[in-house]
Amino acid sequence: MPAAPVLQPVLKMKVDELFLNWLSETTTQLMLKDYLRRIKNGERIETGAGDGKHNRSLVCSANKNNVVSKKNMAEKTVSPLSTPSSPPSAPSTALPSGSCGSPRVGPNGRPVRRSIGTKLQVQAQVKKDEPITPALSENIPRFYFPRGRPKANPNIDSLISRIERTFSQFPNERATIEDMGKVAKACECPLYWKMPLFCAAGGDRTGFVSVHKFVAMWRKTLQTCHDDASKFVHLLAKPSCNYIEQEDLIPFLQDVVNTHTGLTFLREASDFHSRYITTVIQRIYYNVNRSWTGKITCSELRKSSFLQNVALLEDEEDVNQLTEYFSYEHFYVIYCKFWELDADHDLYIDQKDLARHNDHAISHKMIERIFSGAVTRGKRAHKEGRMSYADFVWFLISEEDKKTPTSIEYWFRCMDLDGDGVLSMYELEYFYEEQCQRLENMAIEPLPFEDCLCQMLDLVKPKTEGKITLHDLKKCKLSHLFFDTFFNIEKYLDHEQKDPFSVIRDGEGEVQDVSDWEKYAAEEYDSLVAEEAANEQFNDGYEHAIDPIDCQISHELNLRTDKRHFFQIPSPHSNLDLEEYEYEDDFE
Ligand SMILES: [Ca+2]
Ligand SMILES: [Ca+2]
Repeated sequence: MPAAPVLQPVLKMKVDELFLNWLSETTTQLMLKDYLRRIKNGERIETGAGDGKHNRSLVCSANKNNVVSKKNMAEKTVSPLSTPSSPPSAPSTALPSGSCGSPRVGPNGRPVRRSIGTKLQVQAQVKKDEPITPALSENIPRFYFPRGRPKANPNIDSLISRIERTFSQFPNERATIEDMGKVAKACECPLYWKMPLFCAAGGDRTGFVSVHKFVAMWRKTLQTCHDDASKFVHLLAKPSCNYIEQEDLIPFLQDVVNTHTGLTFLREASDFHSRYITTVIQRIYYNVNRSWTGKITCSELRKSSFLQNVALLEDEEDVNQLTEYFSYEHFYVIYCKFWELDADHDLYIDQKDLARHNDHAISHKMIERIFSGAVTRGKRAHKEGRMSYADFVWFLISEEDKKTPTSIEYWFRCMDLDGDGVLSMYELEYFYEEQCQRLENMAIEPLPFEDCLCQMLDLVKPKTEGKITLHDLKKCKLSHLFFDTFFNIEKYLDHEQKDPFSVIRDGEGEVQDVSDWEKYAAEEYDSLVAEEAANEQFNDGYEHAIDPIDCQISHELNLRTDKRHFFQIPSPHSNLDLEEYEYEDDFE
């Protein structure tokens, strides 16, 4: 995926994170403490590592005059640090006259303020005004906890002995995956952590875990991870990784399919396990991986509702109640929609296939952009013009709910042709041209671009005139109206027919109880089920009445029969020609 400017804020977060990480490391703190001590003693500190031209040296003159107050001493020690490239004694051309390398104490005991020449000196000034309390600087409390804040007094030993007691119930003190539910509960984890716990202790390779291996693994986890998010990432991630990649979730989700009572009917249809799992994985990434990196970190997981949903799986018998990730009905809708477009059922669709979605509602220019690589994973969509089912999950959810942050990012990436992080007037006009053409073909007079632009700018109210940013769109609450105006003719006309005040009320109203996606999925599910029932009746009633020569009807019937089989439990003798489905296809 190209590095679009959309990613900039994330880059900043990463830099901040790295800085904090560095700052909280014991070696860094020791080094800083050592510097501070040496500065106080007036020793020379070499900090010019890697800088061949200037070997920066820090000299403190505090000891030359022992009578200065502690405050002034601090000032003296800090200021040279902030202007490292010019030794205190050297005359500096950057400094206006009246200033010198080391601050002087004025007649009233306050330091003489230097005029401010450069940004660096501004920083020096700021630092100068902050006295350093030695006690505080010597003992900086740790404030960065990437793996959660340690609890005051975790009683690891009593937890471990409870786990050992649980293992003692099993033959040879070995747990199989069937026993892992009990082990997960002994670990005080939600039930469906059982497979990640099993795999992390090597159970996936040997078929069982011994008490020793498990206790060693869990003790290490408890010592290093202090909240659910970091434990979960630790259990699922590959060795020495601090993030979860898509394929890391497969064993966990396969176990949900294998053992959740709400998915009993799916269990027998093993062909569809991977489709359901793919759907759930994509939904997890859609909602949780806000950075679009394909790597879920502890911090992303912590901010999301995913682990709460995993915990809910334990008590909720109906997976369809868990609409964010696990709903089977939502999977059914997404998959049916894909199946309709994927005429040859090879689990890939091309631009022409995707254009047929919602009766060609989406403009050709936008369809092209979706295949440009701006929003798809892997190179296939761009290079070979093929979109995988996994990518379709992102497309459909974004298309049917244009109000969520991920969806706004999705369409923003598509509309930002040059990837500069701003939708320019040129880019808006590029998409609007096709809309005008289509309206004219429908004998509807389109609004001139200038008028449309005025409306849209009024709606989005960009911070900088004539430049629409991602932030503007997220803030305006009416992003769906904006996007549909530029590339979805059906929805644009729908919005146009609505009372404009009701639309604005929608945008200003409190948080919706049911998202646009949930509404869409519920309606589509009902109509798909009704369609199935009608087909069934049709098949039953006319089975014998069809003239086998009437190719068209029989062809249609075949299609429908296919579809029906597909979503009911396929019989083992079903002669459906389904290509073997590889996970790799979706996760490359
Ligand atoms: Ca296909
Ligand atoms: Ca742009």
